[in-house]
Formats: sequence, C-alpha cells, structure tokens
Amino acid sequence: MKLIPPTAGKLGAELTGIDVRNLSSDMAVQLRLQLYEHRLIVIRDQNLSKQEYIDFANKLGRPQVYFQKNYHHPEHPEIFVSSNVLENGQKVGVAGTGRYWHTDYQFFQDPLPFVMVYPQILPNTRRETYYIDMQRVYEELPDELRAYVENTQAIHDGKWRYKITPEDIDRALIDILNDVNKLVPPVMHPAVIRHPLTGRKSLYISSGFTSRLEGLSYEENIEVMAKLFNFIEREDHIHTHTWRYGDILLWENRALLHKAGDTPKGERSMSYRIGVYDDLPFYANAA
Ligand code: 7UC
Ligand code: FE
Repeated sequence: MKLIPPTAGKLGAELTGIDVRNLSSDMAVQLRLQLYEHRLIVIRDQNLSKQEYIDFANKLGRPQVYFQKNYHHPEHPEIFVSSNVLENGQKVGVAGTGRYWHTDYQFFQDPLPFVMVYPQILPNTRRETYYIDMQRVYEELPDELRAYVENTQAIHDGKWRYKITPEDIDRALIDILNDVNKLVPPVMHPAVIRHPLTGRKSLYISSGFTSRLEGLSYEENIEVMAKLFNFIEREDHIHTHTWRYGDILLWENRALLHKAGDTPKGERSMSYRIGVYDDLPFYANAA
C-alpha cells in the first residue's frame, strides 16, 4: 500500500498497490487517518463486485442507506445509484445527481462523514467530478465575510433538490412540496465547524443546500450568501478529478464540497456511491 500525497497546496492523495479486498483492520485504521489528513483519496485499479464494495465500506465504518428508495440498487440498498443506463429495460437509481455544489446529507441532522464513489460506466468524452477544500476556504476567507459566518448557524434545506418520482404523477406541486418538507424539514448546523479529530475548521455552507444564515434580514442574507458563494466557488479553489476505470474516490464530507460533472448528451454514465458513518461526531463544538 503506497500513498502518494498531493503536491503542496493541492488536493487529492493517490493510493496504489492495494486491492481493498485484502485491507486488514490495521490498514483500515491507517487509511481512515490518511483520509482525515488528506480529505480526498483516489484508490486506483480496483475491480470489485457490489458485495466486495460494501465489504470495503464496512471496514471504514457503517454504510448508510439513503433515505429515498428510488436511489437504491435493487439488491443492495447501501448502494446509491447515479445512472442514466437502463438495465433490462428498467430505470435503476436516479440520473444526474449532485450537479451543484454541496456536501452529502447536509440537510440532515447527521450528515455523512465519508463518501465514496465507484464508477461502473464512464461517459466517453467527459468524466469529471469537482471538489473544493473548505478548510482552505475558511483560512482564506476575507475578514469582511468571516464576520458573517463566525458564531453563526446556517439553515440547510433539501426540498428544492427533490427529484420527482413515478408516484408523484397526477399530484399537485404544492402537495408534493408539503410532503417533502415533512420528510426533510430544514436543519441547522454551525456555519463554521471544527473537525472532531484534527480540530481544523471548515466553512460548512453550500450553494446547493444552504438557504440562509441566521440573524440576517431577507435582503442582507441574499447579498451575503452571494458574496460567500462567489468567493467559495472561485476557479482557483476548484480541484478537478478526471476519472479512470478502476478508481474509487473516497472523501471527507465534513471538509469538502463536491459537484458532479455533466454527462454529455447521449452518453452513458453509471456510478455507485456508498456513504459511511465513522465513529466520531460530525463536528466538535466550534471556537
Ligand atoms: O439527486 C440528488 O442530487 C441527491 C441529493 C438530493 N442528495 C444527496 C445527499 O446525500 O445529500
Ligand atoms: Fe453528492
């Protein structure tokens, strides 16, 4: 097992020379520590069955089952399927997930600590996923913006990203919206969170899920959030992962934003995600 750290100032370590089917529990502990340190690790050249992929997740922590069934792999509910490929003429999972800056499960009380993605079919002409290091963003935040997020709570709302399912046909938008709001009511987290193990602080807001900052008027909130997201999503903050077959990308969802790349029209794409709970709280108290 060989871990190649990123070049200074960059994101993304690379793990080679390991078949994760042979990962011992000692090695799993090491890998978790490397993940807290580097936040984004690409594990190259894996060739796993669905069950072996789930077994790997079990070595890192406790695999999650996504709250909506329409995302589940039909035989393995732990696998969240992002796919536009029909299997036996049937739709499996959901197409075009996460094409906006976000962290997974940010709109829940217990967000996901780790996430991994293992593509099964890659588009021919473009195969990218994007990341932003929110520990670095926090450190670089101009004082004027920092004042708005320090000792502040942010409200996150998942309902605007809800995808219509076959059961929604013939229902009024207002009824769907009311039901989704009951299913995932808005939640609050500190706008700045401290990592429970490393103690490093991250800015914990995203243009995908964060609806407002506490204590601001309607107008001020719109203005401040626009400034914050402009800063966060600056070109020089974005790390691009270009996928190769065999990659498993594993990341610290406490510290990074991510965004799925578009699949070019007419091309196929299918990937398997597993969310994993480690044995730590999502954040330590800030300050
Ligand atoms: O379809 C999607 O973009 C999924 C999104 C609403 N949730 C991903 C997550 O884990 O928060
Ligand atoms: Fe996501």
